[in-house]
Amino acid sequence: TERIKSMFYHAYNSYLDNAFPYDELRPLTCDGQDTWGSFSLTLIDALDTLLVLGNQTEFQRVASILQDTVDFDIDVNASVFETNIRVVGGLLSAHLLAGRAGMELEPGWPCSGPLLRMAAEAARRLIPAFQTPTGMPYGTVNLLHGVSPTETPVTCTAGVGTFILEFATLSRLTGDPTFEDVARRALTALWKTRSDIGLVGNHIDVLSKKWVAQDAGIGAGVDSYFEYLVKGAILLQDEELLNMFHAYDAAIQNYTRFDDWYLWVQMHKGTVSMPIFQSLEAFWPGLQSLLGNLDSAVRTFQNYYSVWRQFGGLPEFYSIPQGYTVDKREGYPLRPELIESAMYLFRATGDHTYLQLGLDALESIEKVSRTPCGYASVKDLRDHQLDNRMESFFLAETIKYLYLLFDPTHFLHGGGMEGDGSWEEGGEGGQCVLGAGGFIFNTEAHPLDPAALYCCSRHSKERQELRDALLSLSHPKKKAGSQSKPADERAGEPPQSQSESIALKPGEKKTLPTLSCPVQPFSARLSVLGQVFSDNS
Ligand code: DMJ
Repeated sequence: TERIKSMFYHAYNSYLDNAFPYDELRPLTCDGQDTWGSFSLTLIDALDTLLVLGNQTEFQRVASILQDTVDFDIDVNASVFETNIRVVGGLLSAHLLAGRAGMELEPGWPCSGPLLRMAAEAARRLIPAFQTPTGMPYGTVNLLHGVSPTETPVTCTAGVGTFILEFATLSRLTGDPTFEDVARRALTALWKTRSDIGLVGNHIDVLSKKWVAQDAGIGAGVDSYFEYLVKGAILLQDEELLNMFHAYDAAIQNYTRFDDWYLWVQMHKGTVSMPIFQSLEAFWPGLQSLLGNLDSAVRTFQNYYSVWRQFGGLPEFYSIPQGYTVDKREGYPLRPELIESAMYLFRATGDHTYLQLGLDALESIEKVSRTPCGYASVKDLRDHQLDNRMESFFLAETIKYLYLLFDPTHFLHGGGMEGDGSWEEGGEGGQCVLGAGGFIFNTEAHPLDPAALYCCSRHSKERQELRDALLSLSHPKKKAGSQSKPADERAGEPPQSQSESIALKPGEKKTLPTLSCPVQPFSARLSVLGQVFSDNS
């Protein structure tokens, strides 16, 4: 783990010295550039990794720099997907980890706080993208002006279905249902577009619901849609999402799986369109192990690891029949997916093969990618040419998963293995017991705490019940929460919707009821090796 820490700081310090406040470090020219927006993306994405590595003081320093400097009120066309997973996800995790990081917490945390408000602000700027007839979002939005009238309506599948983790977290922490509602509407619309044989394609027109690219597979353009159905089911204890995944999985296993590889097929006919493996697909064994499908996960991982050994990294595309890279897709931009799967599989099996992959990854990244001021993407794994880019996911994901692979008792693994002082309490009067059910990583490796969601929405519900009870006492004949009164008469009454009940406005003092959250039963329900809904609840 010490070597991994020193890799992190080599890249991180170099970003701060040479690239901040730009989004990314350029590791060959030792300067910075904006890539996905203009929000110091690498710093937001790397923030929770600082705490993962145990650096509370730097976490605190950076959290306050970001609060002072990052502005989302900017005339920038941003990817709705990337802004969500990296910026909203990064800020949400930082908010949820702020207690462990020793930050001063405002009353009401984790149901309120400055980083949560920043995450909500970033997400609010994405909402105009969802205002389509189908509810499926555009891929790009201008953070200041909304969707450009000339914007293409074609969005990739992952760009439609990768919001529920962050948006439901926002809704359940703040009490504003808007975020979760738009994410669910997009998921429902996407689900209805699947083909007769149960598959989805790669790109869809969000206005007409026509599939524009009809390749079905588990990699680029689709990957995190499936990931979010599974992780959304776990985080939200939502069986409907899990059922959707199982239906897709049946079709995926039937039509795309050959010898534990996953190919690309035509979504209506099931005929093979591309017999290739993509490096983005390497998250799949990890997802399978989360569902308890260990045998299959292990075999698929072995296939992918053999490709890693052949090239010292995973090429973006690998032709399965030819056993070689695909033209123009020979690069390895320091992606995390195989390491992520190794982390889950090591935890599930204890097999040292997965630590060996970790060591291989560490050695080859050091050997091939290290430059005097960072780590560079590999342009071509055949001759080790480099690109002048270090994507923010290198510090957010690749390093984090590598570290967690070699630290099996880390608090982020949950399971009560971390020893003393493992649980912290939050909320006024200590009503939330956090970290009790492990963490769910978003697709950018930002951990989310199911217990916080549960606790904040429970507070919200309990306060609503209390209000309803008080209301019915003071107006015994009127039904509490009734909408029958004219709006002007309702003014001044306590808020009636969940959305008004939790979100604190800056400076507002929060009063909580004397009700408390019990310790979460999530650990019993969460699946590492078994069923997600084991207790039928
Ligand atoms: C990351 O931004 C996320 O993991 C995303 O789901 C896929 N692409 C990169 C990492 O490869």
